[in-house]
Amino acid sequence: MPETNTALAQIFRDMSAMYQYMGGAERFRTLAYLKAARVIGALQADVTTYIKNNTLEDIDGIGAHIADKIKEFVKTGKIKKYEELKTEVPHELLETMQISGFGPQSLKAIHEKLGVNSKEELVKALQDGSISNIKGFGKKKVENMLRGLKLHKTVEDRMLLWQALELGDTITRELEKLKEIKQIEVAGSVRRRKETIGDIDVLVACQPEHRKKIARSFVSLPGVKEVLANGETKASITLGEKRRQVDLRLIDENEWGPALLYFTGSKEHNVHLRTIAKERGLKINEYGVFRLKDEKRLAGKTEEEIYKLLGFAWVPPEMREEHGELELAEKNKIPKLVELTDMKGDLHMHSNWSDGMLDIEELADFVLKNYKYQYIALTDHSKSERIAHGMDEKGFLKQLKAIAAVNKKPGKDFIKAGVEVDILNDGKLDLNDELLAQLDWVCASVHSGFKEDATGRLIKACENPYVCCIGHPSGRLIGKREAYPVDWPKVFKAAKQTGTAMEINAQPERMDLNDELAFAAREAGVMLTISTDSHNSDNYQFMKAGVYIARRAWCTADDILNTRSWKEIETFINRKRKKK
Ligand code: DGT
Ligand code: CA
Ligand code: CA
Ligand code: ZN
Repeated sequence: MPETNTALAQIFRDMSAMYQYMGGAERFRTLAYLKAARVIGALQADVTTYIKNNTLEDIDGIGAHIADKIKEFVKTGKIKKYEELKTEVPHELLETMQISGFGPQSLKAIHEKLGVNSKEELVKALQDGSISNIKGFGKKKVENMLRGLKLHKTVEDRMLLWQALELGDTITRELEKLKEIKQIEVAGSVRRRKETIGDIDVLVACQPEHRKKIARSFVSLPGVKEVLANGETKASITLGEKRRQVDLRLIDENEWGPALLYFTGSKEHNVHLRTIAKERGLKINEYGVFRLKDEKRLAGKTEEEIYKLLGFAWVPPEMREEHGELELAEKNKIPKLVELTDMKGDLHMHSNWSDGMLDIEELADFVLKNYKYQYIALTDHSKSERIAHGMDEKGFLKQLKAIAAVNKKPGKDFIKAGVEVDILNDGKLDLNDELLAQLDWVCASVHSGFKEDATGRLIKACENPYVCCIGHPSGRLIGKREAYPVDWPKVFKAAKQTGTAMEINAQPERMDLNDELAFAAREAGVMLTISTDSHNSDNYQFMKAGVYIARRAWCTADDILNTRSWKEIETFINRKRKKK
């Protein structure tokens, strides 16, 4: 992304937060600046190009007022209003506004009554109890804030998988330029595709005399903040503002297999492997497999060979969590896990008819150009989602026609008319059945009442004959919002009985269903989908992350509905509609 765009997007996001803090009358500006931040963040070309061509205001979401701010920034490197706001609002406190339980009104009270100006001071006030002196900050509220803070800590201490994958790729691409490196791979929890990552473990094979040079390059990568270790076989750094840790292991080429196995983990999987090795008169460590009686090193250059030496089939990294995978490997019953190339379409995305960035045709063109999908389902929001510009029945009827028009154009007949319809508090849906019956794909999601038990609502939604799928079923946002309470066995039973699919939502913060719930859903015989919930063009790549969750849930292509042709999906839908 062009640098000016990134800087502007950040400023507009800050301004939006400041207006949100000011509250009340500034609601319009809060939304306008948030939208502008998203629009600019998604632009491919530098904003200066638009200024030159005089097309800034042609961009949806950029009005005259915001266009002036952009021009001011490009010309002077500053936005005066932004600098002014920073003196009026405790802006260092505002990063906490995204934490669950830290609303603008609470922050304002805390700032005004206790003079708290930063996150650190706020945490202190929470922990030493002085916050309880403010009117309205009862025991329950304070507990709620402490819970939110704890949740937030999970993403402070650990990265989201998506961030770790990007960081790992950047490091690998940079180091790969060194011709002394024979093999390189990211191991550890990244290779197992866990949803959050503590540190990144990079494995490099090279000749011993080249280790020093490679380690030197590693500790001087761009963005290095600290060098924690720089030895013969291991170097360790922290990177970037958040000081994310990266470990590098330098090994001999002939130790690649055992080292990769060892440093991929999980620790529990490795411990189990070692125990079994011992029972078979063998010893396994990061250097190889050895015969116990004479320490003779046995063959075992690759992971496959090592598993085979111990009497197992190779175990995909995503399964190495000691959940019974070795028992399957012993019987040669490891399932053929679903792969990205199995995916035939994406069933959850938003256009600019609700809160997405692209219009229907732009979105279709983008997907056609970059993905080999046979179909996509457009699933804009329903009317209860006011902030997301959700539509009523009339709106969707109009959109049906717009979709049909794009589908008529040569090569573009692959857009299915869908909806992400809100499941209301009583479990009823936000649109009438008459409308839903006319759509190709109905995804139903909960977007409200996150503290109450949602079992009843989810079951009721499953019982609607037109609901094909439940979207982001647990409602959690990693580090921001806990899942609402749900009796999952009951819900999965209802999904199975009614023939309703459950989504694996691949948005990096959602990952919902997560691996454990997807595992349980599959075991309960529930059909799953993997979708990106895309709001702009760079979201479609999240499909990969969704596939990783499915693999951690031991899913094969058969377990995932959108590995099938649209005809087969129709059969799935019609079976349920006919049951009625
Ligand atoms: P993380 O970083 O917390 O997300 O999780 P991992 O699994 O990447 O853990 P990490 O970075 O501490 O270690 C990387 C791998 O190295 C781990 O998955 C397995 C292996 N490993 C580390 N310590 C031990 C150990 O004490 N015993 C065994 N068997 N393996 C270990
Ligand atoms: Ca790690
Ligand atoms: Ca590590
Ligand atoms: Zn949603």
